[in-house]
This record gives sequence, C-alpha cells and structure tokens, in this order.
Amino acid sequence: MAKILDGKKIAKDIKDELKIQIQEWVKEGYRAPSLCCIIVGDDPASHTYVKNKVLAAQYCGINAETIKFESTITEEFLLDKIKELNESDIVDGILIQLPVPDTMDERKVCNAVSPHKDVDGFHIVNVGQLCLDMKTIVPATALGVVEMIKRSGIETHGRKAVVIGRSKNVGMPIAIMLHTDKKHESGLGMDATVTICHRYTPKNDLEFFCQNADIIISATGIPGLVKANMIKPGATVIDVGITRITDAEGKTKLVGDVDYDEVIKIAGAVTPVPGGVGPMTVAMLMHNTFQAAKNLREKTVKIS
Ligand code: NAD
Ligand code: L34
Repeated sequence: MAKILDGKKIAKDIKDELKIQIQEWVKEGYRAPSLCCIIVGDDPASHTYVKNKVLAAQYCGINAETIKFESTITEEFLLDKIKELNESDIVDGILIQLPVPDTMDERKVCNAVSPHKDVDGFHIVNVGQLCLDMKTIVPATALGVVEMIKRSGIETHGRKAVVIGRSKNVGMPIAIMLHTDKKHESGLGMDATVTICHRYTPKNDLEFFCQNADIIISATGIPGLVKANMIKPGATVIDVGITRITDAEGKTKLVGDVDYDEVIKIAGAVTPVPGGVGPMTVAMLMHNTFQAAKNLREKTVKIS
C-alpha cells in the first residue's frame, strides 16, 4: 500500500515554522506582514478557499483582510482598487481570487497587481522570472507540490515525471520547476525529465507516459482520469485536481483526478483529496506573503 502524503500535516509544519519566523521578525521591529484578498462574486468554493487563507494567515501572525465585491462591478473599478492597494504602505500581499467574472480580462487583472505584492506569482514579470529560473514569487499551488515532494524525501533528480494539465497557473509552473536545474538561481529546480500531457494528448499516449513515470502530477479537474493501470509500481502520484461531486445520498464531496482507492494499491506514495495539495496551497501563500513583506522591508517602517 502506498504511503499517504499528508498535505494537512506538512502544511501545519510549514505554518508553525512561519509563525516562529514571523514572531522573530516582528521582534526585530517590523510590523506584521499583511495580506489583502479580493473576491469578486459569490462562488462558494472561492469563498471557502479565501476563508482558509485568512484563517491560516491569522494562525501565522499575518494580518489578513478580505474585500468582497459583487460580480456586477466593472473591471475599471477593480483595477482602481488594486492600484490603491499597490500604493498602500500597510499591504504587503495582494491576491485576487480566481476566477473573476467573465466581464473581466483575467490577465489584465493579474498584471495590475504590483509584482512585489503579487503573492500569487501570476504577474507577467513573476511568471517570466520563474521561466528564467530566477528567484521570484512562485504560484502557491506549484510551490506547494514542490515543497511536498521535497519534504517527503521523494527523489526527482534524473527521474521521469509526467505533469497532466498545462494551465499557466498550475500545470505549467509545476513542470517548470520539475525540469529546472537545481543549481540555478531559484534553488527550486528538481532535475527531472518532464512530459506535459493535456486535453489533446491521445489516451493511449497518456497511459504510456504515465506507465513509465516515477512521478505523476495530475492537475485537470477530471475525476478518475488517473487509473491504477497507468501507475508504475512504487511511483509517486500527486493529485492537484479538485472537483465537487454529489454522491448517491445527495451529499457533496471533493474528489481529485486520481482513482485513489485503486491507485494506493500500486503507487509508492499518493496525496489524498481533500487534505493533500489544497492545504499546501494555503500554506505556501503564507510563505509568499512573508517573502513579499521581507522584500518590501526597506519600505517597511520599523517600530522601535
Ligand atoms: P484548467 O481548466 O485551467 O486546466 C486544466 C488542464 O487539464 C488543461 O491544461 C487541459 O488541457 C487539461 N486536461 C483537460 N482534460 C484532459 C484530459 N482528458 N487529459 C489530459 N489533460 C486534460 O484548470 P487548473 O486551474 O489548472 O486546475 C486544474 C485542477 O486543479 C482543477 O480541478 C482545480 O480545481 C484544481 N486546483 C487545485 C488546487 C489545489 O490547491 N489543490 C489549486 C488550483 C487548482
Ligand atoms: N488567485 N485564485 C488565486 N490564487 C489561488 O491560489 C487560487 N486557488 C485555486 C482557485 N483560485 C485561486 C486556490 O487557492 C484553488 N485554490 C485552493 C485553495 C485552497 C484549497 C483548495 C484550492 C483548500 O483549502 N482545499 C481543501 C478543502 C477545501 C474545501 O473544503 O473545499 C483540501 O483539503 O483540499
């Protein structure tokens, strides 16, 4: 049976470490890091995720504020609000929970956030720096996957990895770090040989690539996509996918992309859903917020 990679436990360890580091930082005379989350509309999943982020921030000693807007606000209104937060001396991290309403251009919204305060790592400058293996703010889910692999002692150097899903916010940054040279500036490289699969990868090819992989990372939102016959015995399977389904009794539950009950019989290590990558995303957002606060420290007034 596979080892279960407990994202909740690893995330708690990370938050405990951050809590201590932030306490020390504040003792040095800096004000506590602060995070501002903007949420537009009433998507219940988005509200749950933002609530989890605010709770985690409070736990770590980060001041967190949530600004909620109706889905009817204009893009111009949102951009004005972001500008105000960019200019605020008391905000270190700004996050616009995605998706934003269809009336808005998501890329324009992400690029409106100051790259220094972009704790999601979605700004064009931060994406560019990641692609060039430079030190930068890395998207929290991708960083969470990398951190989980590292903390679980899974070897990636020279190993074969498959990333299923090529979205710019999730699959792509995961694939970037997996294949990058560990010696490069970011320090996040994992030296794996990476195959990226996506919706137009023929099923037979997806199966073939997965069957040969030491590490599979699935980020599609297609429940049951990764089946036991696709797993090499002993492989690591990281399930990023989250889909809400209603079971026979009418109860909603969360499922990943992986056929978990069958895959655990063959894999070497598997992440559950919930309790896997989700909590890691939240923990790494806290890491990014503290990072942004430290980067902005010259601007931060010491309270002595
Ligand atoms: P997306 O819709 O932008 O991308 C989905 C990707 O899956 C696309 O690149 C597409 O090509 C690929 N795909 C679709 N069908 C496929 C198929 N049959 N075979 C192979 N590839 C296929 O979504 P996203 O934002 O990248 O999110 C992906 C999933 O991860 C969703 O379920 C989302 O809810 C979840 N997610 C989880 C976390 C977390 O913290 N756990 C964070 C972000 C996203
Ligand atoms: N801007 N938008 C921006 N940044 C992000 O990093 C996100 N994402 C994704 C959606 N939109 C975003 C998140 O935060 C997904 N995501 C996210 C955050 C938290 C959790 C899952 C995804 C999470 O806490 N998951 C729990 C279960 C939560 C529940 O009960 O619904 C888990 O155990 O997986």
